[in-house]
Amino acid sequence: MIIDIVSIFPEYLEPLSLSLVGKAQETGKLTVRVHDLRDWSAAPHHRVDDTPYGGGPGMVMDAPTWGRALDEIAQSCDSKPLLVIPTPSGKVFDQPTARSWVGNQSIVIACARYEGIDSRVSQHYQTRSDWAGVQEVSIGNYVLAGGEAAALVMVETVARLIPGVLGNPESAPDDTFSRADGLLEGSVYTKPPTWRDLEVPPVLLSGNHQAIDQWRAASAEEKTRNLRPDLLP
Ligand code: JDK
Repeated sequence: MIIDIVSIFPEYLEPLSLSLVGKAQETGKLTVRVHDLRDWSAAPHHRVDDTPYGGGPGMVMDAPTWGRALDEIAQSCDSKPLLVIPTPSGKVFDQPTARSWVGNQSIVIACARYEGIDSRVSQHYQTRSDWAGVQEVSIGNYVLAGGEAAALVMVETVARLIPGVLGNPESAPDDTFSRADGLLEGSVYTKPPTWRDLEVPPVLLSGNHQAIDQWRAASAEEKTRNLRPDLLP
């Protein structure tokens, strides 16, 4: 899988060489290429923004710059890329969205700043037969200063779903938001058995696996009721 990321702050994406995503890259299961949008600016001082038509505060990233960048990047892709545009007004990114992207050989993430990108960019690439479509996505109901932090979240979510990226292939499907019952994962514990007067629930040390499974089901239900009652059936 190849993910191209375009940003005016390419250094923001440096953490993608660390940890799980970095390892996925080292093992050749994922390639992340980061591009500086300013390389495609035709304006003095490498400007990529302009004032909004109709007035209003802030600046808008211009379509010609994005068009040149995205056209050139698409030409370097082996298959039709999916264009992902992080935006506070997009469809909320979730685990099913991440799963639906894992099949894609090429994903291009367009990280905006200022007040976003001229809307014609999304419109244009939606109609282009050499692209696999456009998805405008939000990572949650809050406003970031740009798309980079959202890109980090989405790349890490997708990377751990690529076959062979997680050490334990059983870890992925059992996670919170991937449980068959849709509940939160219950509480977890490790050694030592007592820490600052707090005991691990004795059933977990009992060796009784039927009792352990029952305790975990009750723990998952209680946690879901307290923190995410919206997930209960
Ligand atoms: C990409 C720029 C900042 C600030 C306009 C929006 C209602 C009008 C964009 N989940 C999530 N949150 N935030 C993002 C995200 C923010 C971005 C960009 C993604 C590019 N920004 C920004 C303000 C507005 N404002 C709220 C009033 C738009 C993704």
